Amino acid sequence: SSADKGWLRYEKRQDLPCLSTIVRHSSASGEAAESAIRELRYAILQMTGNEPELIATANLSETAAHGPHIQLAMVTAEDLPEALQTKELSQHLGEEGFALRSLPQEEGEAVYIIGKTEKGLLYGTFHLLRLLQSEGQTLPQLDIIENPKNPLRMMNHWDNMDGSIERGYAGRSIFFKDNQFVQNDERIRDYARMMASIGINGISINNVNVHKVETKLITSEFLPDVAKVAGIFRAYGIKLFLSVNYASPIQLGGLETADPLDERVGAWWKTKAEEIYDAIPDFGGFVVKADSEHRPGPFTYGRTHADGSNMLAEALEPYGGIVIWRCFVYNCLQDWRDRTTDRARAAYDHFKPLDGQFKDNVILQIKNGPMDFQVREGVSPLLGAMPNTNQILEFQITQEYTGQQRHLCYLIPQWKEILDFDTYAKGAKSEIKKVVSGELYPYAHSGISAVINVGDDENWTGHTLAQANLYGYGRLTWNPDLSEQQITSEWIHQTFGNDHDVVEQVSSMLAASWGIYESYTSPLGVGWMVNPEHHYGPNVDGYEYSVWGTYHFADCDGIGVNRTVKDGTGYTGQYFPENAERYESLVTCPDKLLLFFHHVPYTHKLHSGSTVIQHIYDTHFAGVEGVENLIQQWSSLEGKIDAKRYAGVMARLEHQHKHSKEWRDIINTYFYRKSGIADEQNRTIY
Ligand code: BDP
Repeated sequence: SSADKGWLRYEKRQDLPCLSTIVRHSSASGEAAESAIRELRYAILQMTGNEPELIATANLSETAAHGPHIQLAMVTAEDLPEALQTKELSQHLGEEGFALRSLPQEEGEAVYIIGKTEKGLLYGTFHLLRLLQSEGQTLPQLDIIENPKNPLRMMNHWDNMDGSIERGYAGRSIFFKDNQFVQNDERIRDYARMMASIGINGISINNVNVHKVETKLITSEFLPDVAKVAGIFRAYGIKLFLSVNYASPIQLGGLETADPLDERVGAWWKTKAEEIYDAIPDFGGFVVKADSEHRPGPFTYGRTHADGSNMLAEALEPYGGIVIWRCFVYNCLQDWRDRTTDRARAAYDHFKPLDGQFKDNVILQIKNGPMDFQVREGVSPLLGAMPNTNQILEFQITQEYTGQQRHLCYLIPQWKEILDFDTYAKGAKSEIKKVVSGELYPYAHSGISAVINVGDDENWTGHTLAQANLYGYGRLTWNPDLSEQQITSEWIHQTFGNDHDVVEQVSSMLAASWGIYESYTSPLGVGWMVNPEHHYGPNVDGYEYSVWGTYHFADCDGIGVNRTVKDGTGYTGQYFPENAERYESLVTCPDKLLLFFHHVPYTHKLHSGSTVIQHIYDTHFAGVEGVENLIQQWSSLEGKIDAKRYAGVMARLEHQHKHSKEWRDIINTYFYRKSGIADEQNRTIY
């Protein structure tokens, strides 16, 4: 199976009990329950060398299993042992939740996997398997109830039907090739298993930039193929979504308009929805990028984003479908001579005034930062600012601006910082994680979404260690309160086994990697010093004089974007007062975001005690040393990790080392020449 190139390896374990039997109660039925059992049998066979016997029963109390065994049942089963027929259990178990309980029985220890729905059984199964692979967990004494914190836990593919992937760094699409669907279902099934194992319940399979051929995904030409993939996903509790072209009524329907208020347009989408749901009764809905980077949208007709999304939502409503409407809307044709229109302001300026105007089955999808997935930027002030409009957060797992899966950059620490960010929307403790989980405001739909980093590379993600971002993302969407250490350790145990040194070294490498990457790339939160278009490698002025609105304003005196209310773009004013004040003032603005919010002289003193210019030099030298440490740590594991994965990661680390020096030298030289200020330590700057 190709999933054993990820974390579903199920390596042989000496210390596992025999687990000779799986008892399946008749309540545990349906496709997802079927998948759970298939996974259990396969995993136990892999780990112990014995395939467990499967006993189906309509009466648990009459079933004799010998030795330690596993039982699957719904919480509603009347013949559950008394200890499991508790109010607590049935009350606390949500639609997707599970309970794992071990009970000593005459015939041997039994582990019960209990769900309210078959999806719960699936998640419970994967959780049990995760525990069995963790250190020191033989057949643990289990008493666990878990429910996902986020209702929607999504993956967005940016796959094109020609097989290419926009911002993809791990090979070609696993869904499409030569403008057709691929024939290899096996890989898609393995992919669905991996996604279910981390709790993902929605996946959009095509790029948000919907070109001509993908526009046809919602036509009879491709719907049977889409339905087939949806079927594979369904067995793993995942709903399929499609990105749609806002101008479909024109391109497919022969209308001369896509005006959301034109009756013919609404009627066209209604008929289309009927056709889609005919083919896929549990179709998730549409992801829409409209009026953004030259994509069509309601602005063309002088309509608002509420008009545009509500019209689509109306078409999907009878079937329970939703519209995920992206807020990545900004003017990408700015006049660079007039830099007062700050791109960071755009999403808030466009969407905040529309709060309350969206239908219940519309969700606004908001990128974590106001710019575009930089190594570091402020948190989007739109998150939490719309009490009456559903919101879903968008992360980027694919490492567009964070080293393109050639550099190591573990993003869990970044995402945790964002999820824990206090918006103060309803006073203290209004963190982003509570906004998107639906805890802060009573949203009908909400959750977390991310642009995925997989392709058809054997190891799925190009850089083997980039799998940790994929794994960790899923775990965080299930429970944003999981600690970084917990997530890292789970992933390493499943992926590389239980060797103490491996766990220690890989954890430490991952933990340090975002900081290392940040230190040799663009400084103090300013962002964007990358080569235009492909966004790989250093280019300080690459975007500085372009129309995209991404600037650093470096000159001989200083650097940074003045986003203050006082005399800048006014962006800081979009935050709730506590954050607005903190960012507005040089006294309280954190160093890490200094240049994102302020324009300062190179001699400006940071809280750290260093000056801006000295900080740039120091961090750029330190960053390269950080990469050297990574290499040393990894090489200490030679022989403890199979040769293929060892060599694969080493090759990437070596590239990263070389490339980090290029970053260091270009950035340092640029600022040395601009500022004319020498490095205090007289290191070599060209
Ligand atoms: C940017 C990417 C671009 C995407 C766009 C988006 O560079 O390829 O199409 O975001 O999110 O990060 O729509």
